[in-house]
Amino acid sequence: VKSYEFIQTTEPRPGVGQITLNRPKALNALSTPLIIELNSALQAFDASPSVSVVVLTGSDRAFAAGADIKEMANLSFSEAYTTSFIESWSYLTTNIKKPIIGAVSGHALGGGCELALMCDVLYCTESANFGQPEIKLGTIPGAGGSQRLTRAIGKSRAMELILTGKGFSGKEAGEWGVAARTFKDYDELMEAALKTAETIAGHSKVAIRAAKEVVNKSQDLPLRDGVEYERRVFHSLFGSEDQKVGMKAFAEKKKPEWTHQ
Ligand code: CO8
Repeated sequence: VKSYEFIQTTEPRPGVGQITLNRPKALNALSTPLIIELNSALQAFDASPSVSVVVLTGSDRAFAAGADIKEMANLSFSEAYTTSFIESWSYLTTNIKKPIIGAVSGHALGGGCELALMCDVLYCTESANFGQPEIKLGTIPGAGGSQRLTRAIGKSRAMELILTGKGFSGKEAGEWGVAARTFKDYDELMEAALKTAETIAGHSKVAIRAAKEVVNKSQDLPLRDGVEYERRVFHSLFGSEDQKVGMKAFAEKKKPEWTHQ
C-alpha cells in the first residue's frame, strides 16, 4: 500500500478498499494535492484484483469542508479555464468502475457535498452537515452540485439551498433520499458502510460492474433508452461464466463459487 500525505488507504475487509480523507487541520478541504492523491488511490483500488468495492470517508468531524478556499482565493478566470480547474474531481464518477460507498460524518460542504453526491451509495450520520455554501463566497457550486443535488432532491429544495447557502442535516439527507441510510454516530456509520461493502464484494465482479454501469446510465439517458441499454447489458451477461455459476448454484441449493469471469 502506497503512502500518501492527505489521505489514508487500507483494506479493512475482504474485497473492500477504504480511503480516508486525512487533512484534519483544514477539515479535509479538497486541495489540488489532496485530489491528486484521491484520484491515484481510486485508480489503484479500481485496478486491484483484491478490491471489489471502495469506501470513501473522512473523520468524525468532517468528510470535507469544501474546495480549498485559500487555494482558490486568487485564482484568475484564465487560470481556472485553461487548467480545467475542478474537472479532475469528476474522476471518481467518470473513470472508476467499482462501486464507491460514501460514508459522511460532520461537514460535507461545497466540494465536500459534491464529492459525497458523486458516490454510488451514500451513508451518513444524522448530524452530518451538508450544504452548498458557495453563494456566501460570491460564487456557485462548481463540481456538479447544481445538477446532482437538484436531481436528488428536486428543483425547489435545491434552489432554496443553493441560493441561501443554508445547510441540511444528515437526517434530512436520509428523508430526502440523498443518503440511502443514516446512523447515530461515526462508529455505527463505518460499521454499516463496511458491512454493505463486504456484502457487495461477495457477489460476482462482472455482475457488480454491470449493475453499477446500468444504474448510472439512468442518470444520463431518457427512460426508454435506459431500459434498452439495461436489456442489452442483461443479454450480454448470458455470456459470462458467473451467470451460469449463479443459476446452477441456485438450482443445486449451493453457495455460488464465483469465477469472476
Ligand atoms: N478551505 C480551506 N480551509 C478550510 C476550509 C476550506 N473550505 N474549511 C475549513 N478550513 C480551515 C479553516 O480555515 C481553519 O483553518 P485555521 O485553523 O488555519 O484557521 C480550519 O480549517 C478549521 O476550520 P474552522 O476554525 O472554521 O472550524 P469551525 O468548526 O469553526 O467551522 C466550518 C467549520 C463551518 C466547516 C467552517 O470551517 C467553514 O465554513 N468552512 C468553509 C466551508 C465552505 O464554504 N465550503 C465551500 C468551499 S467552496 C467550494 O467547495 C466550491 C467547489 C467548487 C468550486 C468551483 C469554483 C470554480
